[in-house]
Amino acid sequence: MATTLKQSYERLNEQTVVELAQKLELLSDYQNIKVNEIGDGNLNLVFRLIEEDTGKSIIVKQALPYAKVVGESWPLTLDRARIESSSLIKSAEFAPEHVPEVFYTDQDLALTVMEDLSSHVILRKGLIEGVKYPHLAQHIGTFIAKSLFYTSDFYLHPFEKKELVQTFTNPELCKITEDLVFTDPFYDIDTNDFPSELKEAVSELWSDTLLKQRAASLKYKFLTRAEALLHGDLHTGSIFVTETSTKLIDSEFAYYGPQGFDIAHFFANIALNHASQSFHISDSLRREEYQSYLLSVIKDTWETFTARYRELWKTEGVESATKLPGFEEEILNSIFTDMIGFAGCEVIRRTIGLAHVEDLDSIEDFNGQIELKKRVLKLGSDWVKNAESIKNIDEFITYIRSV
Ligand code: SR1
Ligand code: MG
Repeated sequence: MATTLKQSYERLNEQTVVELAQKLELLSDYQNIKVNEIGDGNLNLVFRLIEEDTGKSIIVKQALPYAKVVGESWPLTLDRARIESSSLIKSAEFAPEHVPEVFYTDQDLALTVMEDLSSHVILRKGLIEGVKYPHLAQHIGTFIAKSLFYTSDFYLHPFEKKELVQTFTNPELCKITEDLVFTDPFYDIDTNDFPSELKEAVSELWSDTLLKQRAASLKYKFLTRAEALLHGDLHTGSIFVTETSTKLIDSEFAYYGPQGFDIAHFFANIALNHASQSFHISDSLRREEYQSYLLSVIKDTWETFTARYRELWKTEGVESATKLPGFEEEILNSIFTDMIGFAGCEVIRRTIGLAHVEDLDSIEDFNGQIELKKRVLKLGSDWVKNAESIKNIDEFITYIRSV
């Protein structure tokens, strides 16, 4: 890692980002660097610097003091840059193959310099185009098993675990999730975003007391259960892929939370893509085949996750309770049930909340999009309300197939 460079916060531009790389000696030919601001997310600036002659490149990601998606009227902590780089560095301890390498971090400038993954594509884009990734399920299942287990009380000394809980205390970003995922979509609140054609379906959600109670209970778990270090925003836009490689990025929402949360967000976003394919792939045989692939990703991810988690529990569990018969089963069952409820909240909020998904919103047939969104809302609502009665991953998948 390069030497420290202290200066107070200022927003980088295409010139200052090259000066920064030069001071840090991260590239070699500073006269011939191409710079592009490529950030297409909701919150940050992302610069790609490429040396034209050698093709050598790096990414400089800088947090802005507000949420880019809304503008300066929504101030947002710069500390999220520290959270993101710390989480990438932590993940690299047990799964370096699944995160970009961090070359430099600066908390004052709220930036992280990291490996350029331009050989990869954002998973969401690939899925919308109907591309299959043969190793995706195995990679995500393994990553989640390792990151949950190795940051939990089952593996860490309680002092070390509590120190990590402090390091990853992330109140402002958690508040975004508390509001946008667990609260706002269930009430008539300004941040929600849906066309008038969905108003009747949305009003039904807002008047569903059981649904609101279950969502409140899931929010309470999110608020209080410091079980393991989470990515915190593991939708398909936070995953970079090639045919053989899977990298998790954008972990600024990382914090200690309930173990079922990340896998739920991954599954919910795969389910949304599955639903959208009736419009993206017109050939029915190809569509069915691709949708079966998506369902197999869910099944294989869950099976890989549970197998890897059980293995770690058996071979590396240090907490005495890991030796108790039946306790591992209890933990995995509760991860499963929580996962279903969290996935339900995610599909609802991606349909009517502030932050949507391209999978659904890019559907050109407007009436078709509305009818599909109604079915997706029903799916989310069923998952939130029936989480306890869904017994295994095949039953969970049956719900996705029915949309
Ligand atoms: C203002 S942030 C909106 C959403 O974008 C992030 O990726 C998170 O999913 C957040 O909820
Ligand atoms: Mg993000």
